[in-house]
Amino acid sequence: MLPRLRSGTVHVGGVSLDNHLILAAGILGTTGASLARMLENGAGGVVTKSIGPYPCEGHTGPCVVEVDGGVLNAMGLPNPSRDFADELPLLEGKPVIASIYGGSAEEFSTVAGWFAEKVVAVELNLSCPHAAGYGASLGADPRLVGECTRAVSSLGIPVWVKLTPNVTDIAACGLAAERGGASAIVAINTVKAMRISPELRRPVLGNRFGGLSGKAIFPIAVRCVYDLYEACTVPIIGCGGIATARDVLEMMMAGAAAVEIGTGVKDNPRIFRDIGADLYSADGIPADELVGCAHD
Ligand code: RRO
Repeated sequence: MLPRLRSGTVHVGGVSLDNHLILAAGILGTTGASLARMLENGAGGVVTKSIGPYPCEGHTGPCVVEVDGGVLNAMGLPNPSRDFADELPLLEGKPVIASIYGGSAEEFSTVAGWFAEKVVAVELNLSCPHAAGYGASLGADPRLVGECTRAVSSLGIPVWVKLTPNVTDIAACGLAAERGGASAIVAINTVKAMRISPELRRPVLGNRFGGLSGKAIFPIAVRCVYDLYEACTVPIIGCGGIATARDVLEMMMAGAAAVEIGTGVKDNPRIFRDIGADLYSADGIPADELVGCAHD
């Protein structure tokens, strides 16, 4: 029989959450109203769509395509930049984490400064697989991961660093984030991927390649969390293909102290309530007893 967890406030990465289940960046994260709705529907915390130093319209479509076991996207970081702050008053006092991106440590610091007082933490997007000069372009290099993390953590706010699986040594990136002052590491962002239409004889996505999310990447995410837990001491937040309470427990056993859920919301908007109902019980065990237990 699978264990049940004790319910109650969760402290992770410098933040207090209502439970272990967090809305991942990019899903329903562009308006304050949609983020508030996810909190009302059982999310323990929510991460915004990634916000950058300049407004961006995103890549030319098609930007999203369903594939076996998941979703392939190349949205291209669409966001209103600093104007996103207008969405936040609705969420005052709520566990909201701002996902931010920049092309340098200085840009990360500037964008973090806009939101520092308005959110409980920032999550550095060092991992989007299809954004030239942003995301994984920086996040695949541990030196730049360290620089960007240090620039933001020096502002004195909790910093979560979201890593890319598209590297040979994710632990090196995790250690760089930790040395830069990260409060938590989030693993993983989407896996670089593409599909080609045999009828059209051309790539399906407007950007040609993009990032794969959903159930298909769950084993990759588990392996990345496992590798990070072996190397790092800061809490790890597991992300990638989680759709059931069983997936949450597996992620925790690999080393995750909490999880983020993104693509699962598309198939089931009630996913936070449904997983919570299966995961928690009044006589459940503390999550600490499970986190990393697969390493023993
Ligand atoms: O906007 C996107 O295309 C996007 C982002 Br910012 C990200 O971090 N990961 C992803 O798969 N898509």
